This record gives sequence, C-alpha cells and structure tokens, in this order.
Amino acid sequence: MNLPLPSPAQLAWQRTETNAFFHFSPNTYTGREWGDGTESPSLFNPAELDCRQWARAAKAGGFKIGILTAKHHDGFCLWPSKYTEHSVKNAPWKNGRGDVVREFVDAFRAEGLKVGLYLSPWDRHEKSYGDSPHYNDYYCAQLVELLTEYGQLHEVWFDGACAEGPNGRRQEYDWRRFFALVKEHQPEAVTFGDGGTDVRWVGNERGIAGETCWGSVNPDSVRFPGDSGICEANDAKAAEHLTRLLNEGEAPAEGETRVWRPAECDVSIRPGWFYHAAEDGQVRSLENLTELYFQSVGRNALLLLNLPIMPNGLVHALDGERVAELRRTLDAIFAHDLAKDAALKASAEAAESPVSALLDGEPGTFWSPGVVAEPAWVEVALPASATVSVISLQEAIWLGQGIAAHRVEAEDANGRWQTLCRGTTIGHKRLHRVAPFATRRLRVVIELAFAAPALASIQLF
Ligand code: FUL
Repeated sequence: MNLPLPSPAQLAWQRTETNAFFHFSPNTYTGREWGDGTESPSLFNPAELDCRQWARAAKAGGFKIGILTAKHHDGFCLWPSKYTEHSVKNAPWKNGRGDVVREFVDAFRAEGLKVGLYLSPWDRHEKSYGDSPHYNDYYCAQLVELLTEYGQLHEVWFDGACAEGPNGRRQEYDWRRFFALVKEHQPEAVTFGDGGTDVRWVGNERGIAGETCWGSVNPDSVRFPGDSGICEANDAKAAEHLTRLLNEGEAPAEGETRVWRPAECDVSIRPGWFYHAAEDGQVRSLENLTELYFQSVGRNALLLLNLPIMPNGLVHALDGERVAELRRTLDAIFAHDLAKDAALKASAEAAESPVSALLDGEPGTFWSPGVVAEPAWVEVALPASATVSVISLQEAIWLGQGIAAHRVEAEDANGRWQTLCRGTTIGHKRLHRVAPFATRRLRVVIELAFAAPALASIQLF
C-alpha cells in the first residue's frame, strides 16, 4: 500500500525534535493568561529586553527553533504593524520605535537557531473581529507582514481559539487562505494548527503524546484536535489496542485517505504560558522535563517547551538553568551507544537496504527486509555483556510510517530470551526505558507493518 510521505519541510521540522516557545504580551504586565484587548499599550515596557539572552537559553537547552507570540489573544502586536495602533508603536518601550519580532529573529539567527511565529487568529481588541470577511482581511494583512518582512520562518503557529466579536457574531476563520499565504511566502515553514495544517496538535497541553502516535492520520477521523492515538493515561485501552492491532491489523480501509501530519506537544515549563512571579516556585523539575522528553520525542512527536518572558524582558534564571540541565541530562543518557560496535544479523536484507545501515549514523540510510509475511527481526550481538536501560529505534519516515507493532527481547545470563518492551508505532523516534538488563544479545522484532518495514537506526544506552 502507498504510505503518505512527509514533505521536506515536515521532515526537517521533525528532526529538530525539541523547540522553544516564548510567551510575551501585555499579559506579562497584568498577570493574566488571556488579555481581553482593553490593556493599554503603555503597560508594555521591557526595560532590559535582550532576545540574545532568550536565544542563549534556548541554545543551551538544545532547542532548534524558537517561536514567539507575535500577537496573542489580546491583539497587541509585538511588531509595529501598519494595520493597528494596538502595538509596540504606542508603548513607552524605546519611545514606540521598538520591534520585538525583529529583535527576536535577529537574535535567534545570530545564535544559529531557526525561528517561528505565533499569530493568534482570536483577537479580542480588533473591532472587525466577528465581521468575518473584514477580519480575515485584517488578519491576512498582518500575516503577510510577518511572512515577508522578517526573513525565513520555519514554523507558523495558528491557535484555534475562536469566539464572537463585538457584533455578537462568531468569527469564521478562512484557514485555507491563511495556510496558502504561508505556502506562498514561506515554503520551508510548517504550519501548526487544528485542521489542514502540516503539523497537528497532540491534543493536550501536558507535553505528552499517545503511546501510539502516527505521523500520518486520516483527516476525517480526527474528530477533535489530537484525536489519533491512544492516550498515555489509558494503559488498559492501549493494551487492548495493541492486541487488536496484532490480531486484526489496522490497515487503512480501502480507498481511505491519509495525510502526513505529525504531532507537536506544546507545554509550559511553569503552570502558566505567561510569566507570573508567583509561579517562580513551580518551575518543572528536571525529572519531570526528562520524562516529558521521553513521552513526546520518544513517541514520535515534537516537544515545544514554553519559557515565559518576565516583565523586564528576560527569561528567568531558574528556567534557563533548568533547560540547560535538561540538555546535560539528555546528553549524558545518550552519550555512549552500546550498540555502536555490535554485529548485526537480520531475518532478511536487500543489497540496497543492508542491516549495517542501522549503525552507520547516517540519517538517510535504512535497513529493510522487503515486504514480508513473517515478523521481521534484527539481532544485535554486543562485543561484551552490557547493561541496557534505554532503547532507541528510528523508522525511515521519509519512506512513510508503516510499523504498527514491535517488541525488543534480550538474552539473559542463562541464555533465556526475555521480552524487554513492546510497543505499537515507532516513527521518527521511539524511546523505550526498561529496567536495567545485562545482556550480550538483543532482538528487535517487527510484529506488524503496513508496508515493507524500514528502520533507520537502533541504539542502546
Ligand atoms: C492556547 C492559548 O489559549 C494559550 O494562551 C497559549 O497561547 C497556548 C500555547 O495555546 O490555545
């Protein structure tokens, strides 16, 4: 069967794995999470604003793309938009001549990072909101400013929030037009949003993807954002799902359309998206953030972690230190691949997709046994006994995502094979944490695949 494939932009985006979000608006000064649009621009005065400090924090955290709330629901623009007075133009900051979006993109690029922008369609300040065609024109004009005046963007974040405007009518967003503008002006950027975008919301703001997480979805079967895959909280349901997959398969129905639309997990390092001094004691712990990494990136999703900006225009030292610790921790976990010098053998291999591709460290090579009826497997023989506690598997997703069930087994000191872990999807990356297990031989078994299985790498830590 033909699997949907990622576009080059989607593939590059997925390989960034972890990105950083920055929430900054009049809410930073009022202590609210959702401004109502009546906030005076005179509140906005980040005396020590230093986007290089944000970019250095993001870099130390290993994040690859920084995404800024250019406009949140309160409608205040962090750049001097030509289409409204509700912006930095009328703020005391830099006597109304400042542009946070400009400083942000310049600083991130100077630190070697990519940038993305969040432009909230829900605008509680703009009078035309609710007068659908007029507001859509206004929104598109602002979108074009951001798409054309700030250099290359790698993600455009569309929040789905929607309400009634001052005229009592619900705003109808012209999503197709919004997405088309991004494709026209920024072909390398992915769009994030609820429907029709390149990237889908994972369905919660806790930073956790489902245990089953497909990069492709049937757009019609997504009844609500994130409705694809089994939720981590529901282990019994996940087990039932796995059993059903193994017994019946879950091949897409004949003629069913699937599109490539991988999941993004957005979550804040603190309870709020915006900075509140009262939450200084509630910064997520290192253990929690490490856990989130395994439950998002380790489940074929992308982690978008928010660092709120303080009223002075800086990232809080605690938040900066925490993400640097996270990176050091992850680097330590993934420092030594125990499989690096292993000898491999597979149930089958083709000349153009040899099993050696699994260890060559090249992102574009893969092993495939071809289309097989029996479960395909790879055996990894380590040079000496080693204790394994993390298993990393990667599927060659540029060929599509087809693996629906897999397990990893290992031989114990008495020569008995034990199942270390079992899972459904693999995708760009699947990380399994297992109880430390001393072994010399492991086997990765592909139990079910909807097309010829294709693995890009196996690593053991
Ligand atoms: C939500 C918004 O309502 C929150 O304020 C925040 O921006 C979050 C990332 O998206 O839908």
